[in-house]
Amino acid sequence: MERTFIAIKPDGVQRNLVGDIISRFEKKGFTLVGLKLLNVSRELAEQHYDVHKEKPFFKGLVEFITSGPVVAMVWEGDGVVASARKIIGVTNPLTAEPGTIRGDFGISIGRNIIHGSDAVETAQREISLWFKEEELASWKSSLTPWIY
Ligand code: FUP
Repeated sequence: MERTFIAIKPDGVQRNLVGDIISRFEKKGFTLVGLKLLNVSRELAEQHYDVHKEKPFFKGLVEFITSGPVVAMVWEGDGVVASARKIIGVTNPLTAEPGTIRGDFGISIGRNIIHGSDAVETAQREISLWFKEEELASWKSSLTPWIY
């Protein structure tokens, strides 16, 4: 089953958006298989944003993601990587569609609330960077077997 890595950044946590954000993924029908609140080390932040290390915004990005607790999650389900990107909206919250997380809650590209893996391979890399295997739990609802 496909999995994606989602992180609610310090702005999303401090603005009390954690419940709303988790609710959107739950209501869509995806399954939560990993969840933790953590202070992100500089090392983890730099590894996570490795593809951006030459960009002018890299330093600010690392400073921001390490500035306060982050909620790291793994969600599972058919097509979850692409679907999560739609639920999140485009990178710049000002141009993100209303109805998306960034479109509903943000105005600044440097404070865009949430991260979601951009491809299945990226998701695998990010999940193994942020979670140990034993921190992930695969499960199915026994009450409603027709939902997955
Ligand atoms: P996304 O996949 O939508 O999170 O966006 P990117 O991977 O392109 O960018 C990662 C993060 O870098 C964004 F969440 C915000 C930040 N960023 C900037 O601050 N300025 C930019 O011009 C582009 C990205």
